[in-house]
Amino acid sequence: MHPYNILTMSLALAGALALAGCGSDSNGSVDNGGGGTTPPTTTYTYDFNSGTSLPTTLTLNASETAGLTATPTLDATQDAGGKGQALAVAITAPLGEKKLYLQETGHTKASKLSFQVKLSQEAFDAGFTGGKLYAKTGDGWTWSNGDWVSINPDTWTTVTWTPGTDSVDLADIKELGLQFYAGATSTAVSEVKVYVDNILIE
Ligand SMILES: [Ca+2]
Repeated sequence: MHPYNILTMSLALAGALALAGCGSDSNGSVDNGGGGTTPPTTTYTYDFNSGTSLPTTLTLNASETAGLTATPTLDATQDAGGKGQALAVAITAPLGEKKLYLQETGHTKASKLSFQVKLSQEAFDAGFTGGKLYAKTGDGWTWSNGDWVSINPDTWTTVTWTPGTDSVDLADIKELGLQFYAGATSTAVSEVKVYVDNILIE
């Protein structure tokens, strides 16, 4: 064999050994070089990625606004995580102030709430501008709420609340949820969409 070929083979073998000796450990996981690990994937209370209808522990309440109707569907064209489904709510209502509540009744205790919310351009243009999280607690169903969060159209916005910071009775929650709001100058709407995804109740 020509000396040049022997040298090439030796270099190739050394390279293969070097590759085998770094970059992976005995269980096959990849060392990212920084000593860190990939953070665990969040398991949401509701991600709406399976099923075809609203879970039984969630309901829509439009009773505070005369003439407002809200129809829920699970929409495969929308997802806060990029691939899946989101809850879509089609709202029809006359002009004037509008309040719509997405109510959750599956938890009696909660220390942190997080909802991802998106307004369609049509809903935003009509006067829906944001929302807030709330809870009703104790025998008197006492109302408490987090800060108002403005939501831009066509952008997923995370709305969070830590009820304990507002002295809410965290041990006796009757209902919690998200309030969508449009003010007194908001226009009449027909089937405008708002979206909710990745609800986390901890
Ligand atoms: Ca989803």
